[in-house]
Amino acid sequence: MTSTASAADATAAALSAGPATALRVPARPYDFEFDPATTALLVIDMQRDFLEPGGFGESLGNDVSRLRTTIEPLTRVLAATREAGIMVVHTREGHLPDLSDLPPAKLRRGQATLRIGDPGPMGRILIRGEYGHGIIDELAPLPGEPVIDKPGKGAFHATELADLLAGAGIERLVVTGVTTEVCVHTTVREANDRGYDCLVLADCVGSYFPEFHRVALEMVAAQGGIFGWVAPCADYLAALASLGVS
Ligand code: C5J
Repeated sequence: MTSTASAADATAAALSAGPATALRVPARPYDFEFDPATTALLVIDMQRDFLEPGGFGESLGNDVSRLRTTIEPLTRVLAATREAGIMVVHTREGHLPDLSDLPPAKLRRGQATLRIGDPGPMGRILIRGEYGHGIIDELAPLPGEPVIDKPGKGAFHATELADLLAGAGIERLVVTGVTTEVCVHTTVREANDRGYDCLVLADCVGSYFPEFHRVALEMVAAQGGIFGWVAPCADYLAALASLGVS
């Protein structure tokens, strides 16, 4: 076989390769296939600081109640994902108490009423270990589920996430959390550039701005899935149901 022929064969094989044990989710722009053994659920920044009054989100002038519609569907997704034995990874945005991992530009940004590190009703704003930095009770990580602490918007920047996923043989990500156009979008873009196929569950991601949410999801699936796939959680749950998961 010539080297040109073998390169063409390898490309054809890569293009046709799907997951070994494929489940199929109807999605935009086309069906998303995944093998539970090589897929992880990412739950991004479902923290009190973003979802409850008195935290970082509200200090920037946002209506935090807008994000709370994600809690009920995400609770069901989390339960079914755990039952299916799929890896679950949580993230939290926040900073060290001495602010040594906080770029001055991020501190200055936004002219917030309370800035990162200031004392607020739920402890120091967006600081690791404070009550407001914690994940909301409804979605509390189970013992053994990794929780990635990230100083930036993307979950890969300055974290151990890439090594964790590589070590677990993960190839595809189901992405949930807040906010759609900021930390979810940044993470999906980072993951896409690292070779992960990402399915974003539209009703399990949320934004303070309905229009940003809508357009951010459009952007993921546009141009043949330039960043990934988008589907409602019901279709992901239906795929898991084929495994006998309730
Ligand atoms: C923001 C996030 N919006 N988790 N963080 O600052 O999306």
